Amino acid sequence: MRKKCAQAAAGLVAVALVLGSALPHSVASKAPACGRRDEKPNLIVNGSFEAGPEFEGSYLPLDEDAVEVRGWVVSRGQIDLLQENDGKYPAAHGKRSLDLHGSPGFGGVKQPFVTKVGQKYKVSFGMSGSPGFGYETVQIAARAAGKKEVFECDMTGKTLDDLKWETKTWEFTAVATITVLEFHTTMAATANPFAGPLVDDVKVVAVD
Ligand SMILES: [Ca+2]
Repeated sequence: MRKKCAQAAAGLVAVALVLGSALPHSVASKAPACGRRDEKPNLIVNGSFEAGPEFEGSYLPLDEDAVEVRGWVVSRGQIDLLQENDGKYPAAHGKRSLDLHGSPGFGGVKQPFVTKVGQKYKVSFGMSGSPGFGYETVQIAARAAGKKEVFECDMTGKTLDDLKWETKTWEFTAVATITVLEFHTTMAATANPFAGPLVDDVKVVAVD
């Protein structure tokens, strides 16, 4: 296990070198938690978006290229970092999530991680949307390894205090030693730019 941990740590350093200053130093300097041998580690850092700036209220707008949410880069902007506030916007996991529409903006986030060429990986994440903006459905695209998959979430029955998070899954096969996973809105330009699809609890694990 020590060797595996050391390899994972080395991988993070490699990612940091690729990203340059885009990856916070604290991420590069810390090895991921190493669990039991039969547990598959989540390759994503801060997949629940809990580690980030403190703020008051329910949302914090973040522009393209922002790196305040540890491990992630805002790939398109703006987005809003959400936090549960007075019972509104409960997260899928923890207290925070992302609205891929900012204030305003049509946005996305990305994170690189170390992969093995030819290895299959399973992505899972929580998805919901912003109730009260007239949406029947919301859509998110996931991109990795040159592939793209669009996910849709039905807004029926979702309210600000009960977002009814849905778990979505996807698989891709790595084509490089570092893979970048991106989530971004695919809502039409006519959608409300202040509120869109929500994402939380992102995990990537290797598939046997
Ligand atoms: Ca969360």
